[in-house]
Amino acid sequence: MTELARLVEEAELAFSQAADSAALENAKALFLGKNGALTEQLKALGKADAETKKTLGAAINGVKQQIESLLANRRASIAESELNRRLAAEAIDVSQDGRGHAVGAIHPVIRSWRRVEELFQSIGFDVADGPEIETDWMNFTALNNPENHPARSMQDTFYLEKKDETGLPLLLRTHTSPMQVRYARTHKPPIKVIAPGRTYRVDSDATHSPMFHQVEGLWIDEHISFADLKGVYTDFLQRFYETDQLQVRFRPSFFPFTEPSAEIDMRFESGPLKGRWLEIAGSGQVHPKVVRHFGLDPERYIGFAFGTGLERMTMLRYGISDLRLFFDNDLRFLRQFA
Ligand code: 2U9
Repeated sequence: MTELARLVEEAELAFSQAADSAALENAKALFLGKNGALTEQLKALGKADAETKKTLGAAINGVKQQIESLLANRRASIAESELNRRLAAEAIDVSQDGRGHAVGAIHPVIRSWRRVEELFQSIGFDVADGPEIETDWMNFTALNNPENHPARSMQDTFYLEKKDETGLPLLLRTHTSPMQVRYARTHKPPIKVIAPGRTYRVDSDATHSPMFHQVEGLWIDEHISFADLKGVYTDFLQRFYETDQLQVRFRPSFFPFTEPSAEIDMRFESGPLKGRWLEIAGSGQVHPKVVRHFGLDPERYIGFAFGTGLERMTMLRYGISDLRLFFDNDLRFLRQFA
């Protein structure tokens, strides 16, 4: 076999042993590269006589073409197997079952929130919504909180650096009452509204969270009495806890925004909490000064207000013992309400 014919065989072997395109390009250099075997042959041709140049030159060119065609074939087959390898590695089985949709659920406190709204709407109460960042006037002054009241201190209330137009710092509302002040100042009596929402206080333990939910109610008209409050609230509690076997009592108390004021206690006649008086809300006749802040004449308009914590309402409904469970985001707890 001539040297040239051997070169073709060597190239064929080297190309077939190249496993990928990088190895193939290295193998190509051995034959067709600047210092490759074929190039060396062409260089040697320069010294040959005219006749040899003609025949050998044609032979070298023939071999070069053969090697180039071997190279092109091998390139194509490597490209094909590389593509097949990628397709296999990135294969998607479109016939495979989906992972399924995880169905979300309503948080137990929000479930209570919606339930309270439905129950009060069914007896003609409107639902008010308003800002969580409030002015000192809306959150405290309008509600007859004295200038030096401890609730106004930095220890109890989250203040913002930003100030309102009177120069007092804005704050995170400590109750939903300012929403009712806003509502009462923009609506004509009869005013019949509940204000559910997030509220904030500097407080954190098993029964207090820095963010908690309140629902407050307000009914202002010309002849509203404590009897109306007792009727509305007893009916609400019995419907919320789904039992007629629930007693309600009022205990004298004090709040700056109501006078007289009362704590509302309830007692179940059956179930795990049977027979114990449980504090559930605060209430009272709206203070004349607060009625005046609505822009109304307290000699003509009178009414009641109540307020309760949605977390507490929910804990008593489901028998939950620690408030922090609501905020831990532990699915083992939350799934029970899904
Ligand atoms: C206006 C006027 C009066 C709402 C009221 C209470 C009594 C009360 C607490 C219960 C537990 C808040 O969630 S809690 O910490 N609330 O005791 N709230 S009367 O009185 C109002 C509200 C708005 C304009």
